Amino acid sequence: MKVAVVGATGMVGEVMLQVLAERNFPVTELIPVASEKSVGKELQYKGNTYKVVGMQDAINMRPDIALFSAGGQTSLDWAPKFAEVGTTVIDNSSAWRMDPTKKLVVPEINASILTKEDKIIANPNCSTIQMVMVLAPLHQKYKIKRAIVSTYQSITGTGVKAVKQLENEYAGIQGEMAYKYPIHRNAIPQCDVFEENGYTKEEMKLVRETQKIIGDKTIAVTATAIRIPVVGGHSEAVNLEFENDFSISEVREILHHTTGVVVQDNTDTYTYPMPLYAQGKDDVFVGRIRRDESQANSLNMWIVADNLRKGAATNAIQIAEYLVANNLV
Ligand code: 2RA
Repeated sequence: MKVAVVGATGMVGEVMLQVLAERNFPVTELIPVASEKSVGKELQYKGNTYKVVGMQDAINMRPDIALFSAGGQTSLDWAPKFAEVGTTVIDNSSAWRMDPTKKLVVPEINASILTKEDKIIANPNCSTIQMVMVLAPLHQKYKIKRAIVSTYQSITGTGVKAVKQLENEYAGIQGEMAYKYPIHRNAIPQCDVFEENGYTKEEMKLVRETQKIIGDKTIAVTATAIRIPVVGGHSEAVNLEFENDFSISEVREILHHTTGVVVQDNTDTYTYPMPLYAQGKDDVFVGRIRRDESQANSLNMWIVADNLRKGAATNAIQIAEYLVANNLV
């Protein structure tokens, strides 16, 4: 497979290269792509050195697959141009996620909707991916009426600039700000910009993308997304109300048998998910599973995942693996 990684020099792009190598994806030719200012830079992949190329040069090389993580506008401008030459684009930006003609895919949940005709496929938002990985099997069994989620998001979701801001604040240096406020010793109740309804884009992604991926607009979702000074991954406190009753042991059993989900849930041994230990892993970790004693047919849980891996790079590459395995590319 001739594979282009568009945004190869960014945080997610670098993890894409790492995961492609780790999973031994059948790359016959790698095409690292970035903005003009990075053209010519050298990257290492599986012991070989590759030079970063510009967009049009990459298109001219006619890749089979292009993994995009280069921002929404770049995707809007360039993904159709790759698709025109027959490349299948898997895009990690928000550009195409809610486009009714584009598929929004978490392979463990809805990869079966993919066809050869899908030339631009949307990778969901990181905080959505980890949540739906847990919600989908429970919805199937108990039918979710409503989900209330509070997220505690890693600064790596914002990118290198945010990581640098935290490092500077640790060192007492006033440097470039990724956020309006200090992130060290702080929690910022804003991830992305605000929409008319007073929610941030990040919060509305959790609402809209969840309904599209699970394929059920009757699932009511409301969210609060918070940025906190961690780097290992996103954490989410989730309250679910079901149409039907459940037992906690059965919920644990269902999740234990869900591919890509790991249950870490034992208060006697202080076992629960934490971003410090989820970092670098591809699983979605769930714990603190307990009945909501204030409401019938409801429970609380805690969901953690590495937002750069299953939340972005790994999910995109799993989509590519599905396409290859099913001769859709
Ligand atoms: C964030 N999910 O964490 C968004 C984009 N990666 O900022």
